[in-house]
This record gives sequence, structure tokens and C-alpha cells, in this order.
Amino acid sequence: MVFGGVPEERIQFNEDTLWKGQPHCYDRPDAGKFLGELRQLLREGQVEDAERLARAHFLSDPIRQKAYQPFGDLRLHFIGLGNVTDYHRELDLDSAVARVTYHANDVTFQHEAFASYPDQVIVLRITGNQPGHVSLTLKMDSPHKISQTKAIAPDTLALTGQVEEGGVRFESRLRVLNTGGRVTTDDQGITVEKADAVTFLLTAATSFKSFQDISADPAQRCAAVLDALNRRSFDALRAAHFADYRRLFERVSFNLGSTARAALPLDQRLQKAEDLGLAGDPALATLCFQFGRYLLIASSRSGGQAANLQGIWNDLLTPPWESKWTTNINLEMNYWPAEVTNLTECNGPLFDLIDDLVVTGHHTARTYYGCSGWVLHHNTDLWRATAPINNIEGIWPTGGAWLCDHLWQHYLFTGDKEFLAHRAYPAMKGASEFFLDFLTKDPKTGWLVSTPSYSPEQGPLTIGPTLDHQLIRALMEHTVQAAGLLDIDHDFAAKLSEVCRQIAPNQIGRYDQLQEWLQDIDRPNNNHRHMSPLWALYPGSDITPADPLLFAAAKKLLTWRGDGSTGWSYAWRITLWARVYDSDEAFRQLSGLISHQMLPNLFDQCGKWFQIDGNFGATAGIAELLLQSQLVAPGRREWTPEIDLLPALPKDWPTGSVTGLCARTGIEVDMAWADGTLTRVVLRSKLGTPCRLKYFGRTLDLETEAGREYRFDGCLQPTP
Ligand code: FUC
Repeated sequence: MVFGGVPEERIQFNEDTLWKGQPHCYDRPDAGKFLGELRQLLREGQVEDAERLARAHFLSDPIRQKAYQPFGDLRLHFIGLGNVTDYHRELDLDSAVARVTYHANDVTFQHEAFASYPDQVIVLRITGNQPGHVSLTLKMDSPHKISQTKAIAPDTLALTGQVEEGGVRFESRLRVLNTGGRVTTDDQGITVEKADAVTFLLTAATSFKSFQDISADPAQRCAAVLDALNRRSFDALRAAHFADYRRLFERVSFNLGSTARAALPLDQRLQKAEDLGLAGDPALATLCFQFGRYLLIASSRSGGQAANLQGIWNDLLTPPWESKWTTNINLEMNYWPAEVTNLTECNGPLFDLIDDLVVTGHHTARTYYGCSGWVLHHNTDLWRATAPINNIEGIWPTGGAWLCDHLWQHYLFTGDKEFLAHRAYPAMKGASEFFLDFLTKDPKTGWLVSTPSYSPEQGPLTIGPTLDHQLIRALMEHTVQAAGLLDIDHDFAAKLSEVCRQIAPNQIGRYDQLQEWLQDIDRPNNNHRHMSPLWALYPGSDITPADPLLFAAAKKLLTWRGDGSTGWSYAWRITLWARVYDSDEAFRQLSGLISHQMLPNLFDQCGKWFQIDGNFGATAGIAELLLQSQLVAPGRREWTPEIDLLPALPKDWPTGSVTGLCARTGIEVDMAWADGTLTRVVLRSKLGTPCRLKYFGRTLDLETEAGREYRFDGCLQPTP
């Protein structure tokens, strides 16, 4: 986080494996003994007794998970600056560089900072447009009690420490490269006098190797990173960063035109969005869209941890909700934009996390439920906790089923059979095995139900929340489809199909609403932030206009829920309204999110805290307004995606263009429109699958060849 201050600048930095705690299994060894009684009490309607029993015996040990930690701060003091004018601060999304420029003492100064994925360093350069004017002191410190800073070479400071006794150890190193002037270093910091320019290279590491092992040497890791740079120039470092970042970022462009408001600083633009509406500043919507993509590239790259509640940008020792991974919406929402906005590689850390959860979740499945396979409840942390936490709302066993949907969707978007066979299918199969054992027969209806559970995060402890059944059904259906594609596990797949048919179906209640629970107890004025029973509308795809009654019931519930509250709850509503093709309502939720829940740097909020899910959800929501793709005939070997072009284009965006959005299965889409009407479509087929294009009542069935491009006008007529 580059705060951009002058003459006092603070750069707060993190490393994504710095967490409280240490390798630990959160499962309570005797929890399973109480499962039978818990289920029995719920069956008898003794809900309070069930909740009491659950609180006493069924939650994890300890009851809360561990927190993600801030690492350290660079504190720069610019010497003798005098009067500062023409101050300007920006984050350039086209190059992922934070910049500050200003004028002082007849010199124009510039600070540039970027975090390089290929070189694993943060680079900060300070220049003046006249020689000999860069003078500053720099200190490096950490909010952790067990920490100290030392000069370890004439040009290098090291910050070392440990989060807690027996916990994760850490080190960061800062190296200075100066052009002209004088540099002195001691344990207090670095002083630069009268340089033409100065560059700082910052790297950081911890002792974390895996959730089971924290024995790495952070000093050695830092040294290896700095050695590998081998005195490369600032220009070379920046070129490597640009190449890496732009390869991802430039895959998608989005343009809605611009108005005078786009020239205002963000705080004023947000104020105008609040006062006058979002309609007068379409470029703010495109900015939010691209900011979400920037944030995903910046916080979720191969080899790192998945983006947590604060992405990577937490500066508190006791962050809200521990800045961990909440799996009853938040972690998943972080990854909603990954496939559709052409950042499929950014899923890597999420998939690595799932690999670990399969291991720890196996123990929880056995210990709590006596089931095979693996289970995850509503949160996890660096130690891959999978047991129910906090309170009874933690007793929600379908977090793993939801995460498996990301594995399956990755296959649908990319057609990567290797991935399906070796990463996705084993995890999906394990999760399915869990539910084969876990589901129990409801004596009244004969349906298979999920118990005990909780509809996120609306009590009480219950039997069979709608969300669970939607997730388990989707998981099992996809596992059957995957087994078919891989031509394996035929008997297992047949069994899954059989069980799947017996799971309690979606229920339509007395107000014609989609029910959240097995009982018809929904309240029309319930505008809860969670949209759980609408999972099958988005991100799932089980509720479609093909079943008009259910589709209408889902829309009824969506209408009841009203406007968002937290940022992420607005974002989920954008995607849902997009799926019922209501662009006005979707736009209203997007406007609410941007004008009520975004901080002046565009970070999304949950309550009064920064929480990144709404940023990612906004990006995914905007994509959903422009392009939707569903499989028409899942279950058959040959699948045809139906690609809906501009299915919910807001009327306030009459003219625009987008390039590089991704549709299932392996099709990239560019579109342009004017006066609210499609004018041009370009498809690029990566896998050679057939598809059906849809736009405003028109359809076009198209066979494609891998690697070829197809162009059409707004009437879906081929053009040269
Ligand atoms: C879920 C939400 C809260 C918050 C938390 C991190 O529990 O219900 O609003 O986002 O996650």
C-alpha cells in the first residue's frame, strides 16, 4: 500500500504466508459422538437443544481460526522539501504502477512503485528532474513485537521477526541503488543525500513451507531473491513487470465512453455518483471493472496464497474476520471474475488451497461425521482448518461442494482434460463421497437431506437448507459428467446419479417464492445480505427460463431481498439480476455498490471495513451484464454452449465495446454496440467446439474450428 505522502511517505507491505498460529488440526476428536443426537434433536424440532449441544461439542478447537498478518512498513522522510505544489497521486491500471508527482524547490519529483511478480520484489524509485536533489531517510519497521531491523551490508537493511513464540518467522530485505549523491546505512535506517535518483528493492519471505511445515529459512529466501536480480537496472525490472502484467491485463478492454466527471479525482467522482447517479460517469463503471481485474492479478498468482478477505492488503494485527477465507460466499466471489474476464491463471492459488483442504477436510469428515471423502465448513485459514468455527452458523458442511464448482467451471472454460483428470476430478469425487455418506433420509418426504446445517448466515440450525441441496446436486451432476468425459468410475457415477435424484428438490412456497428452507417460512420483508437459495441462478446455472415456475419463484425471492447492504451483497445482486435479464435492477445494484460501498481508492467495504469481495463481484457482475454462456446439453459428450450477447445491457450504456471476454467452452468474444444495439461480434474459438449465439430473439448455430476467428454484424450475419 503506497500511501503517497509528502514529506512523510509510508509504504505498508505484506507477504501472503504471514499468519498467526502454526500447523494445527482444529478438529475436536470427540465431536462425532454427538452427531446422532444432534440430528435426532433437529428431527424432533428441539432446535434450541440441538444448538446448545452443537455449541458445546461440535465446534472447532480453538473455536476461532487464525489471522492473516501485516508484515512491515517503510517510512520515508524527504529532507528539506519546502513548499510542495502540483501534487498528483495515481495508480495506473495499464501498467500496475503507483505514482506520485509534485513540485518543490524548483524541482519536479516523481515516486514510482510497483510489485513485480516475475522478480518477486517491490521496486520504489524516486527521481528529481534536476541532478542532486533527492535527499531522504528511510526506516523499516514492523507492528510485530518480536522484530528488529539491522544493517547487513552498506546498501541493505534486514527486518527480522516472528509472529509469536513457535509461530511463523519472517524476514524482509531492502536494498538501495543510488545514482549520484551519498548513501549511509545503519541499524536505524538508510540516509540518501543529494542523489539524482534512488531505487529501493524490497523483498520479504517467511518460514512457511506448507500448512504442515514452517521450517523454511526466510533469510535465505530473501537473499536468493536479491541475488537473482544480479544488479539489474530499474528499467530492466520495470520492463519485466510490464511484460508480465500486461500479458494478463490487456486481454480484456472495455470502453463505454467518457464524460467530464472522469477527469475528477476519485473521491469527488464517488461523491458525484452518490449525488447524481452512476449514469453520468460510465467510465467509472469501466474503471471498477478493470480495477477488479488489476486486484486479482496483483493478489492471486501461481505459487502464492489465494486472495483472502482483504486480498493481500491487510495492515492490522487483528483484522476484521481475521482477513482469512470465508467460504459461504466471500472466497468464491473473489474468483468469480477469473474465467469470464480472461484471467484463468489467477485461479492457481485457489486450486492449490483446495488441494490442501481435501487433505485436512478428510480428517474432519471422519472425525465429525464418520464419513469418507472430505468436507469444508464456512471458513479456512493458512492452516487449512475445515471444522465448524465460531458459533452454530459455522455448522454448514457445503463449503467444499461450492469450491468444487470452481474446478468444474475451469474445465468448462478451458477444456483442460489434464486438469480435469488430475486436479478437478479427484477433489470432486472426494467431496461427492462425503455427501454419499452424509445425506440422510427425511422420514416425512423420503428425500435425502443435509443435516445438521445452516443457511448462511440465517439461523436456526436446520435440516436441509436449499443452498446445500443445490450445491450437492451440482457437485454430483458435475462429478458424473466428469467421470463420463474421463471414461472412468462408471459404477460410482451411476450411484451418484441415483442418489442425486433423491435429494430434496427446490421448493416453491405459498407466496410463489423459492424457499430458503424445507419449511415454507420465508418472510417477504427479509432483505438479508446472503442470497443463498439463489445460488442455482448465479453462480450456479440450474435455475433458468427453461423452468418458468422455478425461474419466477427465484425472481420473487430476489425481489424480496431488495437492495444490497455490504459491498459483496450488492455485487451478488448484480449477477442475479443479470441472470433474470433485468438490466435496470442490475444497474441499480451496481450504482449502490459503487456509490455507497466504495472507499476513495475504490476498495470495497463490508460494514465499515475494507473487504475485497465486492470489488471482484462488481467485475464479475459487469461481465454478466455483457455476456452469459451456459451449456445447452450437459451430460452429453458433445456440449454446446449457448452464448447470450448483451443479455442485460444497461440503458445508460448505449454505446460501447468490449474485447476478450471468455465464454464456456473456450470461446473468446469481442462486441461493439451503438444506440443500445449490437453492431459487431468477433468470436475466437480455442477448442473448436460448436456454439449457439443468441441476441435479442435471434439465434445462430455455429460450428467452429480451433484457432479460427468468426465475425458477425449486429444481426448475426457473417461479415468479412
Ligand atoms: C460472511 C458475511 C459477513 C462478512 C463475513 C466475512 O460471514 O455474512 O457479512 O462478509 O463473511
